[in-house]
Amino acid sequence: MPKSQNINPEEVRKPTFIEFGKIPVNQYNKSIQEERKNFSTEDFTRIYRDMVIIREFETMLNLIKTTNEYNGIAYNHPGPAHLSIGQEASAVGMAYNLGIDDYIFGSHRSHGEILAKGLSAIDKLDEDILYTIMSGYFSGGALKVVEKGFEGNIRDLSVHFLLYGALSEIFARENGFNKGLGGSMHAFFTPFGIYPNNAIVGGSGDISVGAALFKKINRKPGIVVCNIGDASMGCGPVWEGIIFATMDQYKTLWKGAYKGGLPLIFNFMNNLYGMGGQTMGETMGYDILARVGAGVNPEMMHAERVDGYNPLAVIDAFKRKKALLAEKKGPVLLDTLTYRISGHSPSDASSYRSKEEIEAWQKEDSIITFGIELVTAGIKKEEELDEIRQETGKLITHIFKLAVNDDISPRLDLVKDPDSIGKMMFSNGSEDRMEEGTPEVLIPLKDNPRIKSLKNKERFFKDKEGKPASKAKLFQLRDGIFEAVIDRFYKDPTLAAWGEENRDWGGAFAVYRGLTEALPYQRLFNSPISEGAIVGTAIGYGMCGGRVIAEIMYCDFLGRSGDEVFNQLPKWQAMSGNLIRMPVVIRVSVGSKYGAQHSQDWSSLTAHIPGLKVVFPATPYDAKGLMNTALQGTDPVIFFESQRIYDIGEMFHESGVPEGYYEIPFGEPDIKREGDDLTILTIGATLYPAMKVADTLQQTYSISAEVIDARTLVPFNYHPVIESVKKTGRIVLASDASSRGSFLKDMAQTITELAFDYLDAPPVVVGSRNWIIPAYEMEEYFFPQPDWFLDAIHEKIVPLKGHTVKHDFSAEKTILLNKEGV
Ligand SMILES: Cc1ncc(C[n+]2csc(CCOP(=O)(O)OP(=O)(O)O)c2C)c(N)n1
Ligand SMILES: [Mg+2]
Repeated sequence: MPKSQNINPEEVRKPTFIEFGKIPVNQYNKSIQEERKNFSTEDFTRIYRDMVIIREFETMLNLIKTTNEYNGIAYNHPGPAHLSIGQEASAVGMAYNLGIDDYIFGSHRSHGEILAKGLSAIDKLDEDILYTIMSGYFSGGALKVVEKGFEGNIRDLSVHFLLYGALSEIFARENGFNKGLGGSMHAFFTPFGIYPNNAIVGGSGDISVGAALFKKINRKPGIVVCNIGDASMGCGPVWEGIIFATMDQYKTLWKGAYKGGLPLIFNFMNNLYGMGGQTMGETMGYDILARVGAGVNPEMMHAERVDGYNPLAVIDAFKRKKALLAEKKGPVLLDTLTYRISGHSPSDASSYRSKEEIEAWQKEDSIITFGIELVTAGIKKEEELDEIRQETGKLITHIFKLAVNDDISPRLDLVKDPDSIGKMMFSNGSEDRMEEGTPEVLIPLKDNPRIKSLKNKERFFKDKEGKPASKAKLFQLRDGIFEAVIDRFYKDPTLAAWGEENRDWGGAFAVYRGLTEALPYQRLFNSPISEGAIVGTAIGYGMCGGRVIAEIMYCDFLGRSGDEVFNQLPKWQAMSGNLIRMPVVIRVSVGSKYGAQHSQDWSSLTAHIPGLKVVFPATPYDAKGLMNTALQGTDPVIFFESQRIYDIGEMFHESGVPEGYYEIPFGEPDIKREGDDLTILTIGATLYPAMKVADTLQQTYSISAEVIDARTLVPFNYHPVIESVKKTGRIVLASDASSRGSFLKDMAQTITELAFDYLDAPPVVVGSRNWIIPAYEMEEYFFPQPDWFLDAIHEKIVPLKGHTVKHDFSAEKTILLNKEGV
């Protein structure tokens, strides 16, 4: 809590009641005649046409999935198709008033939303802009296909482009919006403000909050709509996203233009079911989903249930809510009631609902109902509506033929270039700043109290007389990270940082001390204890074009952000066809002293995930240089820091940690001590016990050890390690991670393959035990200690004369421990 806000016990201890206001439920009641003044005939026609286009598109996919045929054309689509037949009015109503600056995020069932938003954008944009967008997108590949033989205006051509881009994506074709790498559940097209749809239920729940933060922090126009299903209300990321989006501080602490609520609508496309679980009545207790808003903030999130079977009701709601957001009164929660007439997927036998129920909703079908209203009101003739349906059928057939033709719409050629997907895993950019502009700061850098105090620190661990500097005088590892971070804050106007206790407190481990004085709230703020949303919002912020540092206080809490770290952060660059960049640095502090749930090194888990860069510096010089590189890049970086060594001074780079800017390239291991007889490769803080081991080996056994600090896990250049092994013929690999399944094992296996001919003994892994981490007083039995190295070397590599083994590294013991699973 900031000191500026005093919490008065007299106030907060007063007896009172919380009173809830009314949440409107299906309150829209205008007739189409009454709406006549708000919509032209063209507008009404467009609403009808857009719904019909979505219906036909989804019907085509349904037929393909169930009969392998559409209008006489055979096709097999083995991939997913979660259809939204029945939900068209809610999609079209949602998108109707949104422009391209308004971003939508979605779910596995978002074809309808993509098309509705795209059609809405096409309706609003000038033709020359439309043409520029289409011709610039992946060198105009999709445009060339739809343009061939096309007769008509650019707006109509754009509709072809939209349908073709979306369908090609669903069918995994290279002309798809995301080169076929996203597919049905992930397709998106940012030039029309269509942001990622997410196959993880509720996945957009926190990512969209990050997008709204991006708009707010960088003062961008437009709003963000998070389209998610009703069953996602049971998902952690959605709740965390809602809490993150409704923090008081936006209204109480953020200043000037930044003051006020987020421009965000959580739009629950409430079709009343998950897959087969009925939300209202079975898997949730809210009765009416909109009720949830009541508990979140005093504004009750301006929650409302809207009849999503009536496009005009949804349009009306979005218009009103957009106005609220413009007044900075967001975020908003909408419960858009709809019904999925189609199955969850085409293989769904609908065993969980009655035929009568489906028929009852079919009777009220929004397209039929809206059509009748248009005819009754004299706005359209039945023949005209019929013609729209006929024309749409022809259009979808035409697009379908193009998208399934292997010559016209091939897939990525992985024969010609087997590495083409690999090349899209990272953007590998180098950008001083993600946008031009002057970063907002509170004081000049030179006036920063911490910067001033760092001027007097010893930047090497010994002073000029060669005496070890006292802790108080020492430039520490945490200072190295701080210097890189603050430097970037003064360079990149988009850079923002958040996490638990990041402001005022200065970060739990004092890395950020000095930042609070330097930065306004919108650039550095305390988050709720929501590790999922801390990372999820960073993802949304990054994919919209901002750079961000998010912090996970203890590595053990990474589990709480599992989906974000394992499924979202690493995947969106490649799933976008490499259009999206993800300049997101996640700082993760690896603990010690606090036992089993605060001391785990999970660097191996993150290194296993394709699409993440993983860094683990062990010295102040490396920490600063690697953080600079992380913050110059455009890729997601998991930046591990060990609490064991936050205090440590620079012991290797003799000229000390430079005051100025420098980068250390990712992937380059560093030889910290040269030697000829044995290589020790370390990750993270284990460098220091390894250095002690090298001393002992030299002094006691006349073995000269070369110590290499990996510094980065992903990427990693094996050359220097192989060169070392060529010289020494022996290698030990060590880190604080539990050894089973660790990255050390992966490295050991790779080294075996690459350097088999040079090895005199197998690579030996010295990792932590496969246990819970015990109390600090017993940690020495868990984490690798110098004598463990000696025992392992003695037993597995080369006998050390006179050495008595204390820890059993024998083959029998290894087999036994594996057998026992410990
Ligand atoms: C995290 C996660 N759990 C489960 C699933 C499997 N699944 C896919 S869709 C779905 C139901 C989602 O229901 P809802 O959020 O209401 O969206 P709807 O399908 O109704 O549009 C489930 C359980 C998933 N994709 N992701
Ligand atoms: Mg649902």
